[in-house]
Amino acid sequence: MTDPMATSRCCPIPLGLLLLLSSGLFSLSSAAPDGALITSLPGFDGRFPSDHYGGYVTIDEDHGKKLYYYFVVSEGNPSKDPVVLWLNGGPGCSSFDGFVYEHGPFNFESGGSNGSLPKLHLNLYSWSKVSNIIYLDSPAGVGLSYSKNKTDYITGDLQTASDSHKFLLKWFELYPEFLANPFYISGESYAGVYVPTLASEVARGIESGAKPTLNFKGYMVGNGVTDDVFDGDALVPFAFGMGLISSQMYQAVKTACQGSYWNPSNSNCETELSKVDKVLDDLNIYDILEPCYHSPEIREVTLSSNKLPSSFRRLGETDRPLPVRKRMFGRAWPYRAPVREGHVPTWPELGSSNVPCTDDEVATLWLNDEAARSAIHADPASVAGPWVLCTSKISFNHDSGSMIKYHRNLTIKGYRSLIFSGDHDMCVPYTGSEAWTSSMGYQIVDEWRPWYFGDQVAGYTQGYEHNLTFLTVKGSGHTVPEYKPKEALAFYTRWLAGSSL
Ligand SMILES: *[C@@H]1O[C@H](CO)[C@@H](O)[C@H](O)[C@H]1NC(C)=O
Ligand SMILES: *[C@@H]1O[C@H](CO)[C@@H](O)[C@H](O)[C@H]1NC(C)=O
Ligand SMILES: *[C@@H]1O[C@H](CO)[C@@H](O)[C@H](O)[C@H]1NC(C)=O
Ligand SMILES: CC(=O)N[C@H]1CO[C@H](CO)[C@@H](O)[C@@H]1O
Repeated sequence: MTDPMATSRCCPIPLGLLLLLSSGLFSLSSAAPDGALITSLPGFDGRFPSDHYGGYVTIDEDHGKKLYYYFVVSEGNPSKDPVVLWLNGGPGCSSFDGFVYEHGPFNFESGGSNGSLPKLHLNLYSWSKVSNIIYLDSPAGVGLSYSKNKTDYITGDLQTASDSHKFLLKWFELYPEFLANPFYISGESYAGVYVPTLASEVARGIESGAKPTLNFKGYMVGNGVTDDVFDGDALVPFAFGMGLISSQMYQAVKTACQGSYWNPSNSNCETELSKVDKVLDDLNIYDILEPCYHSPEIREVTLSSNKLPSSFRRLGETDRPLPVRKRMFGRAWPYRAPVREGHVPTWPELGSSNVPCTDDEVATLWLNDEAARSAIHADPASVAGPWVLCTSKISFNHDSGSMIKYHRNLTIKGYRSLIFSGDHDMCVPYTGSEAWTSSMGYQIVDEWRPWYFGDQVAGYTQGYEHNLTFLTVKGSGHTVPEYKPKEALAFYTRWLAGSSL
């Protein structure tokens, strides 16, 4: 129940030590790639609390296939703290979503309605407080990553995992100082597929003697896509548990579908499911507690924030000093359409040219500014293309099936895993993650109980043997660190340290 923030508030730190901690004395040695150090950022006037690096790793010379990373050195103890890779999902979404809106080192304050660049302020709840963190844009074609050979934009789970593994081996060659640190892989949403498939490549690499040898310890998945059946069956019990459908509707749909909703096999079940869809239709799918805006109002929402309804302006307000992001109307992921084997529509293919429900204004302005791109050692738009939050440039095939067999292999091999879930997300509801973790059949070693932030219940957790932990975050939507930054840093810190949640 310790508050990671409390320690720094309550314990006076001797001035000398403070200087040592904050002066970036942990500089990378000669091996750090030339020109990767980020020395200033447009919109940020302060002093970097730790070193930042950015650049490309070429994973296929012939094709000119290059993956972009932004690396934030830990503000704690860089030589001991874990190295964590962060991946956003989509497929097709940039990991700058995590950097800008979730747990990156800065809060981005909008420059206002006239299109000026955002101002950057330090984020007190950055995951770089306790870890060295790599934000990777993957696969090629996503975010700032690209390939000169466009055939690379036809890809899938297995190719992506193999490319990201190649990236990691080369990255650790560039930053050998970090090879001995414990290494973890993390991500959210469709990264529920990226994380276990990459973890499995890494584990096999270690077994087959791939060099350098990564000190891989485990992985973390937030509101992650996992399995057709478990994810597809999750919505109905979620809607009932949250009070969104009546007991009668629940009984009717349960009887008609015989408790199996993911692939309705009779018309009666179809009919009952449509009734459920209908009553959920106007909710915000990413967080059922947040308001939601519908046509025609949605078209009136312009960049000028003072034209927005006041309830909309409060959307996305969190404990971070700045509201991080506003999400507009709810319907993005079709209900009861869990990710199936085969072609996965990218976000833009599902709706408009932008990701529905998502205001990505500050990230879009900043990452398309040539001075900002140059500062973070990204190629200009003329070479790498414009930055978009989620691209439709790639054609993506879900070719790895259910993730459960991956989780089983990885946990049996001794890798630790944390499966966390914002419990008010209806996009990948916690009911699915709770059900599949429980279905592994592992013995419960820490029975369902609240976990705390300060003296408040922050959610619930259940621990299993083989170091598999399931955890909910109370009142959080789809992107947990965005909605609950303090609580997210707390469980992240505790889990990485191996202490009790
Ligand atoms: C945009 O607005 C900001 C603050 O409202 C102001 O400081 C800045 O000068 C304006 N920029 C332009 C280009 O008008
Ligand atoms: C792109 O890659 C494909 C597959 O490796 C290859 O057949 C093709 O020749 C390449 N195209 C170019 C322009 O290099
Ligand atoms: C799991 O491990 C078994 C036995 O080593 C192996 O045959 C299988 O391919 C693995 N599956 C995955 C998805 O890694
Ligand atoms: C670090 C950690 O929690 N290790 C545990 C992993 O799981 C095994 C078996 O369930 C335990 O013996 C370890 O203590």
